[in-house]
Amino acid sequence: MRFIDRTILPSDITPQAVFENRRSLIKAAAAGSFGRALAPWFSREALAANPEKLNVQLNATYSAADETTPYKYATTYNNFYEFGTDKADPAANAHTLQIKPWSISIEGLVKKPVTLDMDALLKLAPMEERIYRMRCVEGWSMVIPWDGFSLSKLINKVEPLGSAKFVEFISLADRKQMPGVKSNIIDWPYREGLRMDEAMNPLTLLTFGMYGETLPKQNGAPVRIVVPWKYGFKSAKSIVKIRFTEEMPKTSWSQFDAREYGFYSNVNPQVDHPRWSQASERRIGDGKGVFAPKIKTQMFNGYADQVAGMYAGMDLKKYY
Ligand SMILES: Nc1nc2c(c(=O)[nH]1)N[C@H]1C(S)=C(S)[C@@H](COP(=O)(O)O)O[C@H]1N2
Ligand SMILES: [Mo]
Repeated sequence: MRFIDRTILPSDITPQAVFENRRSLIKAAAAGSFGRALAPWFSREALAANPEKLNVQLNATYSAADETTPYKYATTYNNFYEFGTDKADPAANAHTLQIKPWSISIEGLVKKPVTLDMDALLKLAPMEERIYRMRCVEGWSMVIPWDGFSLSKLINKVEPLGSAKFVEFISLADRKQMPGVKSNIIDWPYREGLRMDEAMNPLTLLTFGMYGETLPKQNGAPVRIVVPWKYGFKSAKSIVKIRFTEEMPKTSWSQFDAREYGFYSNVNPQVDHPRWSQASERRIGDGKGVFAPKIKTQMFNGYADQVAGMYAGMDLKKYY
């Protein structure tokens, strides 16, 4: 047995076609349409994993005109190394993540350090939907409707001290729930960070859902960060801690290889990764896989109007 607390997978006891249809099955079950004939794998835990509908309205100001990536791809082609390094691993393995109860502890250089549970977090501001382009450092991209609100709403509540220059985001790292944490590919817990002005930029989204529903576990349930003008790895999933610091935080990826993964990691077609070009990208989900035509990557992933000012005068080749 590979994992502790492994729950029974629907694939263990149901035909493949049913497994593939699990999402709609779970929904039907939650809606009560199965009556008393629930399959044995509809444990409380399975139902807790069921995406719940969110009450969100599209915010047109922050919405890409690009065609939205089908839900199927956004939820089965993932990077979430805590659940394995293969793109299919998170969707297959993340069911062991316990998302209820959940809280984020807010620490460091703030006037009001506090631990906020999900109810308290959700009360901070009304949720809205924003369609963001997401660009992975590996050269693929997606267009995802995220549901949440600007991280600034939370930051304002805790009143950072004048000495706070950076914000660090720390993901859960629990070997019992996350099989990938047993490997030492990166230094756990997964840690990311932003400069204070980046964290306060209205684009930076404290994210609770996608496609109008709560986040699937493989996408970082129950709460994550989304920073659309930076490479995807800056958007830390399943966060449990936010820390305000004076020094630039040491992030997991820059510790893994500082030359390949800088702190800023702004999407920049003119600054190549040491091992590959960043000039173009492939949109996931058009059915053509690696044969999909490449499209040009845009400076700041197309968000230059909103973010370029924060980097005025900075050498972006040096501060990559
Ligand atoms: N905790 C944690 N957060 C993470 C990662 C990870 O491995 N662990 N992968 C990052 C990378 S490389 C990408 S591209 C995005 C992918 O987010 P998505 O699967 O929701 O599209 O999550 C980021 N956040
Ligand atoms: Mo990524």
